[in-house]
Amino acid sequence: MPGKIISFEGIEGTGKSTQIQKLKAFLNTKNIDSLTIREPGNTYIGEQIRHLLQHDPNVQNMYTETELLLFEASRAQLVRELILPTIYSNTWVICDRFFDSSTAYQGAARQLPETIIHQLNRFTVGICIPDLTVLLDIDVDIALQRLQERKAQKDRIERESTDFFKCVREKYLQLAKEESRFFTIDATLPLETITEKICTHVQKRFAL
Ligand code: Z5A
Repeated sequence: MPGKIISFEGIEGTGKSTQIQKLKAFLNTKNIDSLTIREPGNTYIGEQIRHLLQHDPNVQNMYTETELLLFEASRAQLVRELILPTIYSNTWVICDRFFDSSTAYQGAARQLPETIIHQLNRFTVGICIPDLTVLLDIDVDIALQRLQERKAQKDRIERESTDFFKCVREKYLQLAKEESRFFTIDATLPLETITEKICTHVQKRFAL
């Protein structure tokens, strides 16, 4: 594909959004145009789904199956409406979360069958598999502390238990061991060090 796809994964508060902006600026210095997107969201349909999934106060009892299908629906729209046209116009796409989030959150933490999630992920993304996935790994207590300091109000998923986020983290680490597209970084390092490691890796990986 003409443009590359780079996804960022990790539990909440690992610094994904911060590092994505830094990577975009780095790519810019190499004359590479990039589009940053977040999941769920970015399209009209995706943002409506994001509201339902995270913030709508009228959502009292969302079943785990419903949650999974809403994340996948948002992703299906995003891939077709934005990601595919972008990479075919020779622009890179940097994703703040992608289908590995469903494997970790709905699969490992919510305990939905992995085979179903795998099939749904493949169905929604098609050929859009990331060329690189940056996993920002952090101890759950440190991440939750960062979240505490930053946010007065937690959304529906942020209100889950420490054990829930531990499951998510373990699944990410397992995926990173199994799949060569992953690059894992200790997210407790200073922000600038993390940026440097990511940019050096991207430079080498894509021979920039
Ligand atoms: N979800 C799901 O369940 N299934 C799915 O398929 C998908 C998603 C796609 C989306 O959350 C939620 O949906 C998420 C998973 C679920 N729920 N949870 N939990 P979101 O989009 O609202 O937010 P997020 O993606 O989880 O992350 P975030 O809150 O935006 O955090 P972040 O982007 O990783 O971190 P940040 O905003 O860049 O930094 C956080 C703070 O840490 C900030 O104050 C920084 O200044 C600070 N920071 C950053 N780096 C450092 C370092 N290195 N040292 C110290 N402090 C730092």
